[in-house]
Amino acid sequence: MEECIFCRIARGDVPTGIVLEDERFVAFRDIHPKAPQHVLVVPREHILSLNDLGRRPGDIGHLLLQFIVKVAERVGVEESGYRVLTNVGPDAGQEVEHLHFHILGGEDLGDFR
Ligand code: DGP
Repeated sequence: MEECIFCRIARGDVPTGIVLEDERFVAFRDIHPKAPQHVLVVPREHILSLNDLGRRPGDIGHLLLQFIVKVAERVGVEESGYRVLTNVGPDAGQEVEHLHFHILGGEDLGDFR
């Protein structure tokens, strides 16, 4: 079976526009940007979705939120505003089964559906 694409990106095996990284998380540019700034944040560990994350003990969730704010600062949207979303499962259209948060910004994003 082919290995998860986000695991490969997180390991540095696939050249990708890396925005920020630390020992636990990697942020890189979405291949199909839906806003002037569209960055994906993934854990290096293969976690399937928010369901999987939420069922784990420990502080990874808080560290993840702190990392997301650092990414917003890095791409310059922390004051202008940004949207963070994660798709979970088929009804949400989750394409890649490796937890990822979209960070969107750089323009008026309009209403949320
Ligand atoms: P989602 O529907 O939430 O699972 O979104 C998956 C996102 O991942 C989608 O916006 C496109 C992006 N994506 C998929 N494959 C790659 C890839 O190989 N490289 C990058 N940079 N982004 C990818």
